[in-house]
Amino acid sequence: MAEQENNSLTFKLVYYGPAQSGKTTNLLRLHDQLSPELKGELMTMETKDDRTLFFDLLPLGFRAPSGLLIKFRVFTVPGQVAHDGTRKAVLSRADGIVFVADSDRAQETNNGESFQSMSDNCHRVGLDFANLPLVVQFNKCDLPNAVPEAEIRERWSAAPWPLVFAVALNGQGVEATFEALLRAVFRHQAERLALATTHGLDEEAFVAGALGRP
Ligand SMILES: Nc1nc2c(ncn2[C@@H]2O[C@H](COP(=O)(O)OP(=O)(O)OP(=O)(O)O)[C@@H](O)[C@H]2O)c(=O)[nH]1
Ligand SMILES: [Mg+2]
Repeated sequence: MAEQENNSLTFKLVYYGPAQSGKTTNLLRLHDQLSPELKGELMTMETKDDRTLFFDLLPLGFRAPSGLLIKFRVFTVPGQVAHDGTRKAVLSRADGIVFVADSDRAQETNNGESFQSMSDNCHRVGLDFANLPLVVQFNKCDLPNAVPEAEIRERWSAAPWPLVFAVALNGQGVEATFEALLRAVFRHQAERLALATTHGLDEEAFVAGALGRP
């Protein structure tokens, strides 16, 4: 649940997924594409050969009409199997998750294992996975052997989460994914936090503020 202190509210958002599916690339593009009131540098913590060893963090924020400062801390986990302890630590207290799957047909098993580990780790850190805001992004749609969108949609038709198809490498689908997550997070917590009633923030204003849209 969003952390509240003084006159600010912080949402923790996490990009999870198998190794090299494009989580860090999503954050790099978000950093380029978004222009909210507050935008920090993208911190990439410890990398080796471009692979995340610890996590990446992008801080974003804006002020609500009431004066409340709304902050986002957007993290990626390291996808390599060895770093499960770090993934758990990064997931802890998350308000929402983007699962970044790799559309490459050869990555189907890795996607499945990573999705399972995400749900297991959520339970381990005390997150209610069934009710947690989640968006599933199929990245790398540009690959010649990518599983076609129609096939993925059919396979996921019973799942309750929004699906977004992306080519993070060129920015396609990156903002749409983040927007879908913001909407899910807003719907999940707005009432409890009195965002509309006390702070003058409806869903559209929340999304516009976070993305930096006029
Ligand atoms: N073809 C293609 N390559 C991509 C795309 N997005 C990312 N990549 C490439 O995939 C590789 C891995 O991307 P990263 O963003 O570092 O992946 P990651 O999920 O952060 O990887 P870990 O930190 O190891 O978990 C890089 O070479 C990216 O340039 C995409 O949409 N299409
Ligand atoms: Mg990474």
